[in-house]
Amino acid sequence: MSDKSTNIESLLKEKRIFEPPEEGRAAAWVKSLDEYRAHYRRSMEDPEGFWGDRARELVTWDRPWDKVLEADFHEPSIRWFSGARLNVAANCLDRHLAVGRRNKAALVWQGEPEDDVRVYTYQRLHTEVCRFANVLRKMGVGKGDRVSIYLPMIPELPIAMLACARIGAVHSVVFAGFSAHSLENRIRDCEAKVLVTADAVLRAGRTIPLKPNADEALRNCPSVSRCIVVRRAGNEVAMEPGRDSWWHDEMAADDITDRCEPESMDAEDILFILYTSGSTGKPKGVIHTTGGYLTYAAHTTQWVFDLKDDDIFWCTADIGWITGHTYIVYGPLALGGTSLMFEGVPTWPAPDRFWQVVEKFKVDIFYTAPTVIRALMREGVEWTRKRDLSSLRLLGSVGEPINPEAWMWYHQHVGGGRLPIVDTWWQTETGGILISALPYATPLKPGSATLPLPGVDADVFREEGTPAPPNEGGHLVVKRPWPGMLRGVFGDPERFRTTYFERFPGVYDAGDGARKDEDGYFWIMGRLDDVINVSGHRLGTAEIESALVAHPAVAEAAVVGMPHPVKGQTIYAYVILKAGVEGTDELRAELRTHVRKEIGPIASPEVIQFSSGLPKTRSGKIMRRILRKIAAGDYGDFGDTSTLADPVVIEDLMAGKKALL
Ligand code: 6R9
Repeated sequence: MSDKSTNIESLLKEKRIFEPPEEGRAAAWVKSLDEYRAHYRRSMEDPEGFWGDRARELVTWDRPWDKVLEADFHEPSIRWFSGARLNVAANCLDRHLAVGRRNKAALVWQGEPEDDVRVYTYQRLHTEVCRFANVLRKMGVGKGDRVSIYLPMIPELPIAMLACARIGAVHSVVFAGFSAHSLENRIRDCEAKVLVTADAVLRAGRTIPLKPNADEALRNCPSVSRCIVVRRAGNEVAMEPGRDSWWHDEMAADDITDRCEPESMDAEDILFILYTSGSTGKPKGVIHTTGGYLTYAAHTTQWVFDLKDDDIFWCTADIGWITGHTYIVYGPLALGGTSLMFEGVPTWPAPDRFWQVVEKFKVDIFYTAPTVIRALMREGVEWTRKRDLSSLRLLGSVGEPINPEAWMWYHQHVGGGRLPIVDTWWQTETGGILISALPYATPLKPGSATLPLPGVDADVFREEGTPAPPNEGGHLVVKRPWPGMLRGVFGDPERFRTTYFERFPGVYDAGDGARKDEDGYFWIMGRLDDVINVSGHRLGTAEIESALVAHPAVAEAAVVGMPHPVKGQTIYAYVILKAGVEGTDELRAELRTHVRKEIGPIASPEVIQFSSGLPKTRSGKIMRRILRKIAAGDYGDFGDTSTLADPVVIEDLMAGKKALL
């Protein structure tokens, strides 16, 4: 039986309910299911009142709004807090200085080497951000200009983001695991003026040079005039005179002061762009704006993670993804919280590294991904037992559906059988969590993201655009705007409309499959489009296919997701070689290296099957459904194959797959 069917079976069988803990409930931001329901009801009956109140409670505005919400999902156009003005960095830093948090830890950074620890108080973080903002201003960066940031998980990354926010520049963070080619595409798309990068990434004891990728990318990026390089590893790097300079030199310059007036921004000015894979070959630059995003980040951090002043909050994501943007940087800092940032990986130098970090800093709230839990689960319980995890109060999960086995392990071995787990469903596009339990209010069903947050009008639609009855699978949609939602796709308004608002007019289509059970609980089934979720990271099949066909040996390629016990899904590529080329293991290795170079290591196919044809309809469309089944080793029922141009292809593909094993 494949892993997929095991998971689906156990999901369907899953009936256990875990009530919220009593301990912690009295002090919680939301204390009961009744309280949640009251908030929910109000948010639906009077959304502007509800969001106006939250925005006033959580954010400091330079000027109030004229109107809370003006939106039309048909056009689509979405405006929150029209006319209001604010600065995000001032909200994340300055205002906390005045209320007694000056000397509180804002950011606790644990580097990969055990002894590399830096603690930034709010005062110190403010100083660093102001100085770097001044560096950017000196280089001619101003309001609306784009700055690309290609950095590992070091404090300079959030400092650079907040510095952009301070002067009204738009940041575009590119995950440091992406290749030169991916970086180049992202810089070119947003026409960044400046790139911030580092000499190298430290990962699992190795030093992986990063600057050469930046150099390669910048060869074709005429918009970039300056490149600022952080020294992390101390390895030798080439510096291009006139273009490149060191972060530490720029920050130490005589004319760089600790003072930098924040730019007062319109609520709808762009805060950042973050690229994410879609179902075409080109990643989309998802646009988030200032007022709505910050309100939503603060709101969800407070309610979903029940963040209190004394907590240490550790979100293990990389800041190169939306989860790190919202729940390492903007949410916790907007609330004046303490955010832990970790440079390393879960299993190096040993599989207890995460638990060692929890023990060392007495982490209260821990937020990670199912793939991490499954990987650590395989290492055995001796690693969790070795460490004192008693500081933990609340656990979270994000990135993909969490299978009940992993949920139970997390609950038992990390949560000591007592802690609530918030399984949070959301996307790059949503800016923050949309469907999740509230830890002291919502009874949990392992494997379910539970209920929509207040203000979130989520539903499951049938193909024809009507609500699906309980327990029938369909399309996950959101029927009204929320403040944290994307405002567009950078440079491509048409793609914004067609991707999210076309299938169901007037409704946001998330691209995920889901069902709602008899209690209204959501069970997310995964992507319905051609996006693969590998270890919680989104990858477009079209992107990988175009990387493959760019190789001189390849005539055609089709890529699908295959179930994987740790990564959730992994990449399975069907490759048709050009005439006369032989499909050897060496060529497989070469193609993998090629994809790593084109996109990044996460996109490298786990399996490459050379084949002579693909299952195509008579109109030439590849039937991916069939390819997915063969990849999963599920040869039972291919469904309707009557439109196939050449049904024999299926036999060939099955034989080819068996020969691989
Ligand atoms: C935050 C983030 C978004 C896609 C999303 C869905 C999947 C995320 C999930 C989940 C089931 C959860 N996803 N959280 N599926 N349960 N709790 O991951 O953003 O990288 O844009 O990915 O991830 O398929 O559509 P992003």
